[in-house]
Amino acid sequence: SPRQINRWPSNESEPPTDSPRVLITGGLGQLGVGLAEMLRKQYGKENIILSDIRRPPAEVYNMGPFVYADVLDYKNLRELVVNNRITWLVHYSALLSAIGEANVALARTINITGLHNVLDLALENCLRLFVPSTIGAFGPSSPRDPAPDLCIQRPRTIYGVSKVHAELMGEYLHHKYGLDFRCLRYPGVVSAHTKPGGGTTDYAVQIFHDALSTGHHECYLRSNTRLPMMHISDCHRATIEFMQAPESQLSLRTYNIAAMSFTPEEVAEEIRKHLPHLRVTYNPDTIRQTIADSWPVRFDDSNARQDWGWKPAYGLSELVTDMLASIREQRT
Ligand code: AKB
Repeated sequence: SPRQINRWPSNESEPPTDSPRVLITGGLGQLGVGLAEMLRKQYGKENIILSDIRRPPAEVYNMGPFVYADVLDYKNLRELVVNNRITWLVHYSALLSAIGEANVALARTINITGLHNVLDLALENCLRLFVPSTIGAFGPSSPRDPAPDLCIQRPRTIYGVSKVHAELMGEYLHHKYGLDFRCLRYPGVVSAHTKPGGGTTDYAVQIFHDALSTGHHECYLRSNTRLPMMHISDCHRATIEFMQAPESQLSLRTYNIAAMSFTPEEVAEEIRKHLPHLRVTYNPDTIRQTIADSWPVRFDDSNARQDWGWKPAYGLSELVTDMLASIREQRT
């Protein structure tokens, strides 16, 4: 059972949302630094604390508070939450799909034991807790085109299993103890400044770097493998808007969010409008191709649109234009 459960005082209907103090775990992955940057613009630099078990590059230290946090060390997490008066927790610490299959025991520990720690911590300290889920929470028996919010979920990766577990645990604790649990199922996220690590959708970032460096990308998926994808700034905006949404607007605690779906062939064709000489060869690897074939090709995000107003800003052509411009700028 949870370590300790504290309910938010009944004379206050919700924790204050106008001035949150936010802790982000796994902050040095693909998403943490950008989310912290966007949150800091709204809520002030000192109120957003980024954390990880790795030492960050100097520019991350200069951007705002950074602390060491190990999601497997409950005492360390509790100390951070208490000492820093944290009210929102964004739990980004996880091993992704492909790397999880190569390290099942580690993925189980980080993605499941780590999650249990943050759930307990959130209950004990009345935190609003955000845990990302993913297209990877679906499997071959799920409806794939489109996948709705509520349907059969029998993923075949440890990553997917851990994310379904997170969705169910969070929702259970919400219904039983009132935990303010919020979860978005992210598509593959495409970003210029940060690289994903160990995912099945990583090619959709690498292809831009290859297009601008060697002009050749070798893709580990088949040319016609369609997956849901999203520009990183849409992903950050969705996360923040969802965290800010009043409880009364949420008919679910776990929502799909979508922006676009494309195949390697289609994104390559769009890049060729800017770089006509891009050459792509296909050399599917069994693990990642099998994973991709079991995931939805499209997400139905109509509930997110209806309940809290989700709307993406980037389609495929905007994403390609922005990625090429941002990577070019980085290279100069
Ligand atoms: C992965 O490919 O594992 C992730 C995801 C879709 O959750 N990017």
